[in-house]
Amino acid sequence: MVLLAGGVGGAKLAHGLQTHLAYRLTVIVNTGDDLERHGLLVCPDHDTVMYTLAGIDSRELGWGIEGETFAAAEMLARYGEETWFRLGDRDLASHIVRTRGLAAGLRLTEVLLGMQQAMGLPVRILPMTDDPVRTEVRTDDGWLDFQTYFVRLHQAPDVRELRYRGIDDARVTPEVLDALGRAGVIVIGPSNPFLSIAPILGVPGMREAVSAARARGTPVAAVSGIVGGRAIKGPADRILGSLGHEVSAMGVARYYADLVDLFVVDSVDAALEPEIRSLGLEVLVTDTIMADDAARARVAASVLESMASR
Ligand code: FO1
Repeated sequence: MVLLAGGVGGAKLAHGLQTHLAYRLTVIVNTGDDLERHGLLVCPDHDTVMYTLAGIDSRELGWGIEGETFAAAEMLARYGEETWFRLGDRDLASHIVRTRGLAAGLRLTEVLLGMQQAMGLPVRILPMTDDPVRTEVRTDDGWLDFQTYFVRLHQAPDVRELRYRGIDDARVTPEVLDALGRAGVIVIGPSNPFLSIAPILGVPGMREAVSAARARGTPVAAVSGIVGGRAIKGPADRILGSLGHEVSAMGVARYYADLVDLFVVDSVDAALEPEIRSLGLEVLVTDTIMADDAARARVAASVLESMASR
């Protein structure tokens, strides 16, 4: 199975799927949130998925490592470094190893796979591309890089437009093409369609590779991250609205309609089933809230069952 994922929501479903699939799961992650801090490359969506699959993720923060300390950040602040994007002491080790691997000439994919093996993961987490892509959002005060919007400004400004700087020159990696070519099932996780999934699908060749797999009979599903008109976490509902989409699971279904066979909605949105079917999609109505590990495994199982029976 191949899961397309961004941050928190995608990481939880990846964790649930890992309990059923282990090495048969490959995750393709968004790299548009990546940024350089203190001379180091930080890959938030990759690291959130990796820490979650390794079972060391910070449940209360939704990012970073459990039991994290910030002694280095305090010292960095004393040197006058910007520390509004808080890097924990354990988290820094990931950025140091990653930056050193890239400086040694390895591709981002190779560096990340090495880190995952060190974490003992059976699952492979592939960056959507090895080339730099940076998500930017246009607000009423102009264009902002992603983490300035997301962290420094706490997602306060309304998003009027999105762009993914560098994406036109980015290439899908051979590992991603191989994974999509061999996939029995492809799932788009309950991540933010615009901030996490759109950059992945926007890498030249990615959408075509997913469509080609689908044409060969590989079922493609998407899980709604909008439940009852609200995002479980993050600004997806507000961005759906500010970009002119319907702020509901229906709005997300329309966004994915031409790419997927099956759309998964939470029981709260069961009444939308006929309308979603009218888009030509099959619908799975189930409890999609992944509040704990058992729920993550249960949501993953219901998605797997619904796709196996197609
Ligand atoms: N999110 C915050 O709200 N504040 C932070 O200081 C912060 C630091 C951080 C460090 C490493 C990392 O991998 C993620 C971090 N995040 C932080 C979350 C990050 O902005 C999001 O995980 C993604 O970019 C959105 O999915």
